Amino acid sequence: MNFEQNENQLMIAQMVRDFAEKEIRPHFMEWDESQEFPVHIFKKLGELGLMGVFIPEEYGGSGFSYFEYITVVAEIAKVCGSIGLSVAAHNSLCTGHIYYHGSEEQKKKYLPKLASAEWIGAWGLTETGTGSDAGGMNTTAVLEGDHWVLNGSKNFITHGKSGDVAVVIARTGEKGATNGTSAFIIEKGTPGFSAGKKENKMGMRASETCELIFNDCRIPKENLIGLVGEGFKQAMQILDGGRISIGALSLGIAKGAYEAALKYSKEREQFGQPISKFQSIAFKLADMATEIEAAELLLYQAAYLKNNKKKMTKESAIAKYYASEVAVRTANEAVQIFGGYGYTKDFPVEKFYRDAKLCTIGEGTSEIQKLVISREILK
Ligand code: COS
Repeated sequence: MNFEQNENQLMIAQMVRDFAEKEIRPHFMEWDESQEFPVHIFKKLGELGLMGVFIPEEYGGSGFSYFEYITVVAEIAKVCGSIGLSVAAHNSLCTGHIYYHGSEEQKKKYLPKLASAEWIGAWGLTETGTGSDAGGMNTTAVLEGDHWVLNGSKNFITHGKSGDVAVVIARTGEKGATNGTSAFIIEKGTPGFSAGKKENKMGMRASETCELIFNDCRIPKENLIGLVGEGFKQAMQILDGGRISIGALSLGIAKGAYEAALKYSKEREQFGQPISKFQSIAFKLADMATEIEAAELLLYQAAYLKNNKKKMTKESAIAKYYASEVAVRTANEAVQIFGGYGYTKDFPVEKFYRDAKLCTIGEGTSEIQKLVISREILK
């Protein structure tokens, strides 16, 4: 395995850094305070080719691999986790689901719009009563003539309100049966499809999280993705890839917090010297640096397997589990290094700390990752 970033990654990293400094850094606290989802930023990211990173050029995407995708998400998250999360959800969940499982017709219809960010994508699996137990969902889809009729709701959905199109998994068969669910494409404005409550969150506040409601929502028969009964397995495969992007999000947050703490520790003086000279601080930085590098290597391993179309259920779960816990530990130590100032909103580390926590929960909690990993190694 090559440990050097490829030319595309170096170019993308610089482009994202320039964009983030100009367009995101000056505003992210404002968006965080008001929970504003800055749609215009995603339109600009679409112009840069970052909303369809691994979608082939024939469908309007950038045609990059998962290596470049990790770079995009991590570099954005170094500045703002919320924007990183929305980019990740748009790319790997909604857009990725249509790309990996959609028909040629569906790909041609939706991918160019999603990759350019003309449309923002949402993805609905979770429900109020079924988070970790995703297969137990209650939202139903029933075939009536040429239409599927959906009833129920999905919650904690990224871009639930602002999304122009959603991929939704609903029950089409028996509860508990592996083949009891199917995946559908639903466009905003479809009668019976609406957004519900927007969540007021601890972190990731500029990434919109909403409920989706289906009330006798009729969608054309051809909006089914793949075959009837494939919904759960498709969703699990999408999450295998999605977990790499949450790992990348975690990596970016950890790096952002670490770099801020490193800089501060060299500037802040106590007892007549920079606090970085104290072993208690220097060792914290050493632990942070070690864990960040380990997280990055795990992510590249998972991305390598994904790029080579190899099964990576275990590796993506390991990378996501480890990187997200590292993000929380690193952000926690960064706040500690900043001391009282770290607890204020004048410095970015309190936001890294709040944003990091989502990474151990979203797209499968750390406990679910351990379940997935242990099942794989005990098979
Ligand atoms: N890829 C392909 N197929 C998979 C798969 C994967 N990664 N994981 C599971 N499957 C298949 C299994 O092989 C099984 O198929 P068969 O019945 O044909 O053997 C089927 O799916 C059911 O799998 P399993 O029995 O493992 O399902 P469980 O109900 O026990 O659930 C977990 C498995 C807990 C891993 C799953 O529900 C999960 O990931 N939950 C967390 C959901 C989540 O991350 N939500 C966050 C969404 S935020 S965007």
